[in-house]
Amino acid sequence: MPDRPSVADPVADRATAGFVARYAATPDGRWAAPGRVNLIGEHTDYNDGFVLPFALPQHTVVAASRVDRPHWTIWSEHTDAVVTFDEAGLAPGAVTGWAAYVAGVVWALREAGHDVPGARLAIASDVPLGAGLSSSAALESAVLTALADLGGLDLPVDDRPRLAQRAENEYVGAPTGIMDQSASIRCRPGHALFLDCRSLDVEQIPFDLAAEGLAVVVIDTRAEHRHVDGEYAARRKSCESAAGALGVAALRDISPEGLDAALDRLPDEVTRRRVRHVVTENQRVLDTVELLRSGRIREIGPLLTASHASMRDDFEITVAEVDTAVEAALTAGAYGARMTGGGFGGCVLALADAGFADAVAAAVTRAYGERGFTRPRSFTVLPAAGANRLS
Ligand code: GAF
Repeated sequence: MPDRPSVADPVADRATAGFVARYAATPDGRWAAPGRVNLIGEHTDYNDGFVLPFALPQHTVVAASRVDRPHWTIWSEHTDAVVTFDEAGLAPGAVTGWAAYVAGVVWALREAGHDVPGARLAIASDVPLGAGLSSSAALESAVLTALADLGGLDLPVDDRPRLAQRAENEYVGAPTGIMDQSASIRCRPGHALFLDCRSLDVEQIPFDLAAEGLAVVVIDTRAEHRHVDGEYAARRKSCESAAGALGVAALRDISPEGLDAALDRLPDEVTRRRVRHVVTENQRVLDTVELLRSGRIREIGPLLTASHASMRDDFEITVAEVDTAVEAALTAGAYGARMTGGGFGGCVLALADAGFADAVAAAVTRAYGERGFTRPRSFTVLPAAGANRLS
């Protein structure tokens, strides 16, 4: 049964049309999973810390039908290509490119002992690719939700993000944390997802921008975004080495009060900056949650901006386009602004009065023009639903 009444959804229509055109049949159902922005809490997930993402209205839709043998056929509108694989072709590394995210989910489910049904799938999406908005987690989560339903798998929602993360880490080979898959699967409309990445406990935090006359402007900086490359892995390694040197399981275990003493015990300035980012960022998430719990949304602005400064100066994961977007948004009157996601490009978010959203976007475009950067793309978002069945 669908999780919600059907509304006009061009992405779902494209997935269905692709399915019908490719397989000359109607699909058994359609499943959607969103991209995400992270309001605050960056590079804290793999340090067992705290994050606060929310789901985007942009999503990936999988139209799918079960087949009666362990064989998978996938078509994607992005490449207009078909990829097939069977059990024998499922080992990590066997399927590459965009289809690896799908094969990785099948592989992770089977590794966890699930009897994954063979299937034909057609995939469409309006989550921008490579913009740091978790298009890969959206794909993994949509496929996982579809296969779990099609196969009637006994798979509680709370256990799903780990499996999707395993697909990304072990099959695709990207050493990411648990945030993006958790956001895509567990977010709710009108809320941000406060996730403790150690216990995986979640709290749905009301984040009703519309009721407050506010908007989150997402600015796609168009600076090339990559976290499969060495920089993301290097930051992760540096955090894990620091935790080892400090004798803790993860940097989550360093409190703000214990930060100075911890920094004194670290061997070099770069590691000290990395640790300072993670410890202070965890506290900023907790402070943001506290403000949102008491409905003081505008007051989170300075925390967002402080998070950005920490990513720029201590974690060193921003680039000129990103910093320019943040500065221009703040100058134009945003309450706060920060890069969101893994870094080295991707998107910036700015919290502003709804009536100011266009002015914020225009100010960023102007600043880009002055600096000769590729024209950015901006749009406003409201917190949307996590993975669900459409029909
Ligand atoms: C990427 C990763 F996939 C997440 O796990 C997280 O680490 C994020 O970068 C940084 O906060 O989106």
